[in-house]
Amino acid sequence: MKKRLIKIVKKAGKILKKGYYSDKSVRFKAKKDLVTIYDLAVEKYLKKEFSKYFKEFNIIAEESNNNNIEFGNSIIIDPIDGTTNFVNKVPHTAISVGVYKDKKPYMAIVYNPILNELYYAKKDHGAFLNGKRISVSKEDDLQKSLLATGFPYSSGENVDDLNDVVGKIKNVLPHCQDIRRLGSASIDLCMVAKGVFEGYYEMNLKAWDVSAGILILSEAGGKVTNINSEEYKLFEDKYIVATNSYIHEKLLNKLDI
Ligand code: LIP
Repeated sequence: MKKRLIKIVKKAGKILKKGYYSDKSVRFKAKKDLVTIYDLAVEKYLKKEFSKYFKEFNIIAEESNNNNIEFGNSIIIDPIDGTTNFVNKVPHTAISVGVYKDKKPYMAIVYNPILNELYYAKKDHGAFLNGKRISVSKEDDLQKSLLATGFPYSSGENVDDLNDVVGKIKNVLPHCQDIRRLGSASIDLCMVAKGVFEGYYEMNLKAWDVSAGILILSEAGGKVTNINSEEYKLFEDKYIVATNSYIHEKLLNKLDI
């Protein structure tokens, strides 16, 4: 499966890359939530190829109607994670593909064709960037840790979410090295996996934003939970907290406001 999966995702990356360097019109799904013809084109291509070669899986994808699809043996697709970056030519944008067997992560790819970075992981087989093994940083001091976060689209309308984002930053920022906001959850998780960031947290993410990144990070030695330090559940949990494992409890303490 690995070879075929990588081949298909790389080919889809050509569609993303062409779009990145083209003029594009944007449709607003919500006040802050964008979609372009390239999100749709990448998704259409991936769905066509996956349903041809991986018939034992159903497909859950960001731009599709997933109402009647039951999560189980599933391939979860974000055709362009970091669409706002994609539209504005910020090079942190990726195709994210998480393969699940019986709701458990099995294989994952996050591919950024702009920077030519392909992250891959398989359950119990490690995590890799362009074929080289990656692992989390060993930093255990929160004060020396570089963190990342994201701002949910809901912060444009939902005052509680906005206050929660600001409150958490107020509590965390003085106690870490700094906080980044790259704009692509799948890449944020991979940046923790390769030891650039020590930790990452965000609210209101969708399963396709993180389905691949959580396996890549776990295989690189990291830890992923919800805000209560319990196993993070796709489709269910509001907050994701993902770290190198060494700072996990310290970060959770600061996020508890
Ligand atoms: C986006 C994320 C981003 C997050 C947004 C959104 P999209 O995904 O990756 O980091 O802050 O809320 O979910 O919509 O570009 O696929």
